[in-house]
Amino acid sequence: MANRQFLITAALPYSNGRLHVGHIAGAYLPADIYVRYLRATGADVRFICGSDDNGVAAIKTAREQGRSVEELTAHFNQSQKQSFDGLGIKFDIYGGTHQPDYVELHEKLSQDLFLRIHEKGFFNKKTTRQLYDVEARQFLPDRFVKGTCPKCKSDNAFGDQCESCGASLDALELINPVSTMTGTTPEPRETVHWYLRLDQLQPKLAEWLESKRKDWRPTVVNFVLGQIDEGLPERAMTRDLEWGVPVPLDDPDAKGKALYVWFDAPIGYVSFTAKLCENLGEGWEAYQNWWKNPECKVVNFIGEDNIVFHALTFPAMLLATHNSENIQGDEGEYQLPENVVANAFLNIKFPGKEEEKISKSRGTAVWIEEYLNDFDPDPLRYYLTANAPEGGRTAFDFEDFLNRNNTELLAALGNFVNRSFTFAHKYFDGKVPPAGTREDIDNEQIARCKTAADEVAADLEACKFKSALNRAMQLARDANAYFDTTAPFRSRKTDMDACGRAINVCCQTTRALTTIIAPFLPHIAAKCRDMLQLDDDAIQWSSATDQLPDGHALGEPQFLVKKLDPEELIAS
Ligand code: B3M
Ligand code: ZN
Repeated sequence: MANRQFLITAALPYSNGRLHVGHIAGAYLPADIYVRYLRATGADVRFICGSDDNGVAAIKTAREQGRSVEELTAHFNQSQKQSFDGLGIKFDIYGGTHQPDYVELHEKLSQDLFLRIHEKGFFNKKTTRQLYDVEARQFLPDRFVKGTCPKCKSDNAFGDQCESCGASLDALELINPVSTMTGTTPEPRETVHWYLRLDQLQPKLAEWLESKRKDWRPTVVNFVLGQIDEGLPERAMTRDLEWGVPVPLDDPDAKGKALYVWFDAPIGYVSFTAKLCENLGEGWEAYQNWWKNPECKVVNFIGEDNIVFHALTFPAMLLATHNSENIQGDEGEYQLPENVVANAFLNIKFPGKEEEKISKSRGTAVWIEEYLNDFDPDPLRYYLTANAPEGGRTAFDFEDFLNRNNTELLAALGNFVNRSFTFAHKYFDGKVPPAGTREDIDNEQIARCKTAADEVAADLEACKFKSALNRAMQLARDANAYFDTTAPFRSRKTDMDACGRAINVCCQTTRALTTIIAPFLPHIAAKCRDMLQLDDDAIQWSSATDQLPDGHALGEPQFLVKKLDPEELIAS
C-alpha cells in the first residue's frame, strides 16, 4: 500500500499577543500529537501553521501599543514560534500572512481565489450602510465601535457582539455608538462590499456535511448543520481597510478595500504550503499535490470559536471554485477537508479562587513563555491532553496539574522506567537480561503491550486524544503492577533467572511505551530511546513491540519526570 498522505493545519494565531495554555489545548497540541502519530505510521505528512497578521485585531493592538502593525506582527510571529518550539510543537513551516517572506505568495493565492469565485459568479456586490468616523476619515470595523446594547441595555457592547448578554449585533443597531479610535460619534454612510453567496452554496454544503455526520465530532458537525437549518445568509468578504490583502478587482468601488481577514486567513494554509514546497526545492506550485489531490487528506485543527469559518465559510469558498459536480472536488480542484477537529475552550483555576475564563485583559492566563522558564514541556503536554477540552470545557487547575504530574506521570511512567533500568544496571551489567522461558504472567504483560499499541492507534486515528493517552498510561500502570507482582527485588536474592525474566519483560514494555507515548510526550520518549540505545526508527509504530534481544546493551538511566513542588509552582 502506498503511504497515506496528509496535510495537517492548526489555526493561525492572531499575531497580536502571546500564547497561553488555552491556545495550546485548543488546537496546537492535538494537531502535533496527530502529526507525530501519523509520521510514526509511515504517512507522508506536512504540518502547516503561521500567524494571522491581517484584519482588525493587529491594527487595534498596534494602535493601543503605539507600534506599527508590521513591527507588532513580526514580534509576535517570532514569540509564538518560540513558544511552539519550546513545547515541541513542530510545524514544517511557520509562516505569517503579512510577514516579509510570505506576503507576496499569500496575496497572490488569496487574490487568485477571490477572482476565481468572482468569475464563477458567487459574489454579490452590494451597497450597505456602515458607521464612518469623520475625524479618522475611515469606516469603522465592528470592533472599533462601542455603545449600548439594544437587547440588554448594557453599555458594554461592541459593534459585532455584546460582551454582557452575548447577543451578536450589527454595529448600526448600537445605541449611542462611539468610535474607540477617536472617541467621536460615528455616522452611517454608504459603502460597497462583495458578499459570498452562501445561500447558493448551501445545498452542496449541506450534502457534504451530512456525509460527515458519523465521522466528525458532534460538537462540530451538529453546530454547522444547525446553522444550515436556519439558512445561511450572504457574507461580506471585503472590508474598508488599508491593512490586508487588496481587493484585486478593476473596479473603482474596490479602491481602499481589503479582503475580509476570514477570507484570506485560511488561504494562509495554502500559501504557507506553497512556500514550504518552494523552500524544499519543489517549486511553489507543488502545493497542488497537497491541496488539489484527492489522495491527500486535509485535516484542520481549531478552537471552538473558529468552527463556522472552517466547516462552512472556507469549504464554501473552495466549493465555489469547482467546475465539477463532485462535492469533494476532482483531481486538480481544491479538496474539501477530510475532518475539522475542534476543541472547546479551556478555563483556568488559580489556587483558592473560582474557576474563570482565560482573559488577556484581566491577566488570568498561564503564558507559555513563562511556563517554559520554569518547567519542562512534557508535563504540560501531559496535563493538557489528559484534561483536554475535547467534548466540552475543562479547566487548567494548578493543583490538579501538579497532582497529575506527581501521581500519574511520575508515579506510573517515570517510576516504572526508572526502577526497571536501575535494576538492569545494578544486577545485569546494564544489559537486557535473558528472556528465559516465559510464564503466563510474563506473556500476559507482553500481550498488553501489543493491545495497548493497537488501541492507542485506533483512538488516535479517530482523534480521541484524551482516551488514547489514558490507554497509554494504563500500560504504564499495568507494568508497575507486573513489577510489584513478579517482585524482582525479592527474586534477585533467591532466583536470578526469575529476576532476569521479569526485568526482560520490563525492558520490552519500556520499549513499547517509548513508541506509544512519543506522540504525546516526545521529550520523555527521546530520553527513553536514548536509554534503550535505539535509533530514530524505533518510534515507528509497526516496531513498537519488536523485542529487544537478550544482552542488548542499555544506556545510563536518566530521570524522566521531575517531582513538582507546590511551593515552587505557587511562587512562579
Ligand atoms: N486567527 C482566529 C483565532 O485565533 C484566527 C484563526 C484563523 S485560522 C485560518 O481565534
Ligand atoms: Zn447585551
